[in-house]
Amino acid sequence: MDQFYFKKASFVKSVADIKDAPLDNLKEVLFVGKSNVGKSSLINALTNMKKLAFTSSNPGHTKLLNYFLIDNMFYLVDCPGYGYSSKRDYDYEFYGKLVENYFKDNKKLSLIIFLLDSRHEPTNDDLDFYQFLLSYNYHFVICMTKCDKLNMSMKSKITKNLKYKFGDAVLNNKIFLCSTNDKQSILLLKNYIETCVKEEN
Ligand SMILES: Nc1nc2c(ncn2[C@@H]2O[C@H](COP(=O)(O)OP(=O)(O)OP(=O)(O)O)[C@@H](O)[C@H]2O)c(=O)[nH]1
Ligand SMILES: [Mg+2]
Repeated sequence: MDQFYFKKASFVKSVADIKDAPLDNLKEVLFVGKSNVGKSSLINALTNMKKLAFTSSNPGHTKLLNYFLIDNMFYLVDCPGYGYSSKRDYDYEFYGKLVENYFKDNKKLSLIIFLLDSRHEPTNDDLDFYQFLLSYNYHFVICMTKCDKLNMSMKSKITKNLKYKFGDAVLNNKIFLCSTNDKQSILLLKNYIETCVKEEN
């Protein structure tokens, strides 16, 4: 049963600026996507820990870059979400700077998991973020989240819809259909992450 998840996981630190990131040279896997898409939940699913990363049904929960050490080998990095429209406590400028600085010449960044909510059409923010990703040369994959909420017919249209919205080039990226309660989908993503990180070491 353990093969389904990363064996060992621990929270290391939260940072508001990349200059405070861990100083070692371990590789990093970044989870990005709009608020509430399921980034923190996916990290918990991959580690089989319910409360490693804090989750919430309210968007805008994760506010800083959170580093989780996996199997003493690499980090999963949980990013705050974009596209959270409550003006009260969402700081666009802060988010923009945090992410841009993270992406700038990041030698440790091994893989980006770009999450999209499978239940909804991609938002303009999703499309903008995809363009932002393309403007860099980092390796990224797409992870459709909350697939447990889809029926078979909706599932079968995912690739076609992605192609329609993001353009043909999106199919150059690997696409994962995930649900936190579907162990097989978590295993596929876990194995992929492991392979990428090991290849780079
Ligand atoms: N049905 C279903 N719900 C999910 C799944 N993954 C996450 N959720 C729910 O989606 C909500 C948001 O999850 P989070 O993991 O906190 O989302 P996040 O992307 O980290 O959000 P922010 O930190 O606010 O950017 C929570 O209520 C989760 O329980 C899934 O696979 N299936
Ligand atoms: Mg979160």
